[in-house]
This record gives sequence, structure tokens and C-alpha cells, in this order.
Amino acid sequence: MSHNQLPPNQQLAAPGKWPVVGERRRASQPVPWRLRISGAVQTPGEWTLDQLQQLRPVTRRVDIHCVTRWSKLAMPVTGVPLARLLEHCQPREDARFLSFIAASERGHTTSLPADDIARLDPLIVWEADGAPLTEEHGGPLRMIVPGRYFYKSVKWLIGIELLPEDRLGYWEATAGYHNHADPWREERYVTAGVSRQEAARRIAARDFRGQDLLSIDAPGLDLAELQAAGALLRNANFRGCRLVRADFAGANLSNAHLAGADLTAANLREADCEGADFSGACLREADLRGASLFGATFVELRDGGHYNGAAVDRTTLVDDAALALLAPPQAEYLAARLAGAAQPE
Ligand SMILES: Nc1nc2c(c(=O)[nH]1)N[C@H]1C(S)=C(S)[C@@H](COP(=O)(O)O)O[C@H]1N2
Ligand SMILES: [Mo]
Repeated sequence: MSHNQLPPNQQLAAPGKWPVVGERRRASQPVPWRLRISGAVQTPGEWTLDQLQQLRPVTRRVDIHCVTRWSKLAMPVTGVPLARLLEHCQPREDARFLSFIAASERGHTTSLPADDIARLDPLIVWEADGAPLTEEHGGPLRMIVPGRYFYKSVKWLIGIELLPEDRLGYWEATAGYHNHADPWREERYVTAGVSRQEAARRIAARDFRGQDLLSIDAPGLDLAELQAAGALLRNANFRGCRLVRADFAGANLSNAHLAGADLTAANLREADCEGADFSGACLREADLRGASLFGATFVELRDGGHYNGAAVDRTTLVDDAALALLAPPQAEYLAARLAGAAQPE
């Protein structure tokens, strides 16, 4: 896909801002940094960072699209194409998947089908935006996989293993993230974690505390005073729900659909609301202190106009730090309402 285009339901991150997502620190590694390619290959390979940097580096502009709805377009990165290293290793016939391994405490991984390498042309990079990668962004060495949500781009790359069968990555296995991850098709999540019957039972009880209800589908319901502290509600559909005084403290509401919901006096403290849609929701007296709001939507921007703005006023509690990380039009909208500006028509 060409540059300067946003896939569906993505927003540009604030200019010059590059949010840190997921792990922030690498696990300690022997010096010098090494990358190993192993598994279903004729010739396993090993390169130090120095050796990689001698391999005719390329600089390219890439678009990155995080599953939590922020994008950064045409970021310059420098590295070597993975395809070049694979040529050297000569993958075997049965090498149908690649598992990318990070130097991290949890041994973070992600994977791609081998057929996607030629199509996507991933890069192994050590520089971005004209400077060496910082540790929090995956330095000294990370993957950049254009054309897939950014969770397919591992930070602190130390190994690539070629495999006959897929090995599901960390987020794909634990967060319900889609294994194909094409942002142009909005492949963010696999479908619901619980059956319809089970979901109905939990909705009737109004008690979601600490439960994993990925992608639960509950639009238009009266869920006033719902108890959902610490619940895992990624991609949940609460469009148009009555959620007055609901308790979502510490819950994971990333990419949750809350458009038009009544969240008056709801507790969203320390909730992960990355990529959540609050357009047209009522957030009067709602408490979002400590909540993470990267990529969240409070107003829809179409054809140069503002539509379905959330009802936010001086009684809504939001940290300045969270505002600073929103896409600029969202931050402006929110800041004006929090300061007491009237709701636009
Ligand atoms: N080792 C490691 N790599 C990772 C992650 C992680 O948690 N650990 N998170 C992924 C996700 S979800 C995203 S969006 C990007 C974030 O990269 P950034 O922090 O440089 O923006 O890294 C990806 N690679
Ligand atoms: Mo992500």
C-alpha cells in the first residue's frame, strides 16, 4: 500500500511522537549483540550487529500501524532486508513459518508465514528517524514488518527460527490478536473468548470482575453499576449501553466500542483504554485518571467536520499526561471540553 494513507479506523499519532507499546526493556544480552537464524534452513546463520551493518544497509520510509489505532507514516528506518539473510541461509522446502524471538524477560515472540516475506519485504533495523533505535523502541535491533499491525514487529531481535508449523506469538496467544494482522482488512482480533451463553450468564449477573471477556458483544444494554474492575474487555462491544457508575478500574478496554454509551460517573481509573471509541458517549463525572488513552477516539472527524463528540466537561477527570498522547484533534477536543467549553452541535 502507498504511503500517506491511513488504514480503516487508524489515527495519526501526534507529530514527532512515537508511543512505546508492550515491553519497555530488553533482557540483558552478551556483547556484541547477535542475531541467529536457525531451524529449517540448509545453513544456519549468525551475525553480530556490526556484521549486519556492513551488509549494504538500506534506508526506507515505512508506515507503522499499531493495533491500538495510532499510525505513524513514512518513518525513515535503516537496516537490512530479511530476504537477504534468508538467501544466505537457504530455507528448506518445509520452512513454512518464521518465528521472531526477542531478548525479553518473557521470551516475547511473533510469527509470519514464509510466503509473506517476499510480499511484505520486512527489514531488520537498527536506526529509525535518523538515530539509533532506543532501547524502549527495540534497540539495538528490531524487526519492521510493513503491511501488518505493529505487533508483528518484534523489538530486541536475537533469533529467527524457520518452522514447518506456525508457533503463535505472545500477543496472538494471550490477547486474542489476529494472527494475520492486515490493517487494511482490520484484522485486529480473533472473535469472542467466551460462548454466547456464557456471555449472557455473566451479563445477567452484572459481574465481570477479573474475567476474560475478549470481544464480548453486549450492545445497547442497561448495565448500570456493572462491576468490571480488572476485567479483560479488549474489543468489547458496549455501543449505546447504559453504564452509569460502572466500575472498570484497572480493566483492559483496549479497542472497546463505547460509542454512544452513557458512562456518567463511571470509574475508569488506571484502565487501559488504548484505541477505545468513546465518540458520542457521556463521560460527565467519569474518572479516567491513570487511564491509558493512546489512539482513543472522543470525536469523529469526517469531511473536515466534528461529529458525535463525547459529552465531557469540568466534572470529567483526565490526566494531562494522557491528553498529551492522544492524536492532536482528539486532544484539542478533549482539552477544550475539560476546560468548560460548550459542546459543539
Ligand atoms: N519484544 C517485544 N516486541 C514487541 C512488543 C513487546 O511487547 N515485546 N510489542 C509489540 C507491539 S504490540 C507493538 S505496537 C510494537 C510497539 O513498538 P514501539 O514500542 O517501538 O512503538 O512492538 C511490538 N513488538
Ligand atoms: Mo501494538
